[in-house]
Amino acid sequence: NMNKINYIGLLLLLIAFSCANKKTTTHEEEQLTAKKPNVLLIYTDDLGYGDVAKYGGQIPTPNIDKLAAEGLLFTNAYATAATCTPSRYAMLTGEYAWRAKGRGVAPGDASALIRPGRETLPSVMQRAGYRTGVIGKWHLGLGGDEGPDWNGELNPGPLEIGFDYSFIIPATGDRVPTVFVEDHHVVGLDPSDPIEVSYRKKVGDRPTGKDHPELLKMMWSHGHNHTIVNGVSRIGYMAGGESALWRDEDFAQTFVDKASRFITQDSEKPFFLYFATHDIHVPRIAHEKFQGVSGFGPRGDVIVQLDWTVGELIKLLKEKGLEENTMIIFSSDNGPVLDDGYEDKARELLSDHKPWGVLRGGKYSAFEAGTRVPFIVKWPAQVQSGKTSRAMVSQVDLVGSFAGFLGQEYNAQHAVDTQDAWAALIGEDSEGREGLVQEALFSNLTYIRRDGYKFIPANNGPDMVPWGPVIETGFAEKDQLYNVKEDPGETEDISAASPGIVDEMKSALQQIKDK
Ligand code: NG6
Ligand code: CA
Repeated sequence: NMNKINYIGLLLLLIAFSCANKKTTTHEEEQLTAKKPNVLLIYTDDLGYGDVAKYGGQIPTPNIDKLAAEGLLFTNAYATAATCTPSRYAMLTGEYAWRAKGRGVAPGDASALIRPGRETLPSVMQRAGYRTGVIGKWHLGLGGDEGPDWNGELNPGPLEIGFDYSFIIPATGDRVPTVFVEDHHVVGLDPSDPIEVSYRKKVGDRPTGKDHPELLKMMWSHGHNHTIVNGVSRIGYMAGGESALWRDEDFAQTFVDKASRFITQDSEKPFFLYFATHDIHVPRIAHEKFQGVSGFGPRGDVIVQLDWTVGELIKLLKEKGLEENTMIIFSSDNGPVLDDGYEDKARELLSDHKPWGVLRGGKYSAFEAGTRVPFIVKWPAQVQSGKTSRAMVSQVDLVGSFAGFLGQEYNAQHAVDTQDAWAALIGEDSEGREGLVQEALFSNLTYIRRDGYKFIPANNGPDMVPWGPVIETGFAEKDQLYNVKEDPGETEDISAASPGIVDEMKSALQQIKDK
């Protein structure tokens, strides 16, 4: 009898438990879904540490400033490279780009650099139940080993590595082909007027900037003197595709419109949108409504346009009631440059605006301004507003951080350099990373530690970027050591006084390289 009662009791207990368990699971699931924020990653191009008013800039950027005022502003956040392609590669894969050759600034006819099967940030988000999109500048190649087929299917591309939707500038605004690609195809292409692209020889009969400067609305200064499209000569030659050609003036509005359609799409799922602006890369051709408004010339005008873009995106979220639970991350792929190939008076019209802020160097450079970039996180539901964080964060950590937060496994064999920096991203860890590697021009690597020590290994590179832009490379024939915490402008090389630290840094860098 006793046994029977026990047995029934146990059974009841089991039933009660399993019901309770079931209920808890569903409830937790619901809670997690409810908590999962939308993620809008606004990735700007060539925007310097000092280009945003909140970081000391003189050009008005009220919308970006508001983002910072309502979010968390980082003062020690880094892109992994001082140029575009490697920074983007690392951010999307969680692996430093320099681990393999061929991931420098990609030509406009490059094959896809991130191949299907690779671990990526959008794949992590997809697995966590997000719908994912990329809008804006890509610059990571398209197509297989034979390169992109502009007149056919552009595959592999973003859709093969975790994005559900893509609307992109294939490479950069200054490279051919000057057309948009949506999902697998060039937008608006007339099959009877196929596109031909060459980076070696002239194709077709469009005039070039070299032979016909009188046709240009913006003169080239170095490179950029090949095929003319929309009054601007580009890097590379292009024939055909007349009906698909873009108008540079319309980039910002076009991307905002595409983002609006993506964000407002009817869906149960939260979204992850990688919104990569063309601004403020060259050619700096703002929409007519922004031309001349900044008083700082075309470079200032595209900063104003960028700020407008940020304002439009926020307005959109607000209108849809999504502002509270959308995490916006705002950053840049590399530091600032003035003359990057067109005569747009960027230097002459600077006045007291300092694109590099308190830092030394700029785009391409091993000095801080090459890779230390604006970085703002706003997420009203979770992140305290109006704070500044000195935590050292790197864009390579987005993969590990989102995987961690969303409870997703990721392929750590692929994403070897990423770490879970979630606590730092939401303002709960004020220290951040132990150290990180930065890639400058010619794949030269530097190492920076969170206590502020920065090591630039000896190399025989030139002192100055060897083509047009007047930027110090940061290279020297002997090892350099700076303390960027105390000396953010890298004015004093302290390597001679601290040989022990130089050794530590050297071996830390070597260890990461050997990983
Ligand atoms: C350089 C271009 C520069 C810019 C850069 C890539 C010349 C002389 N200069 O080679 O204008 O396009 O590549 O910039 O061609 S990035 O931000 O996409 O890395
Ligand atoms: Ca860039």
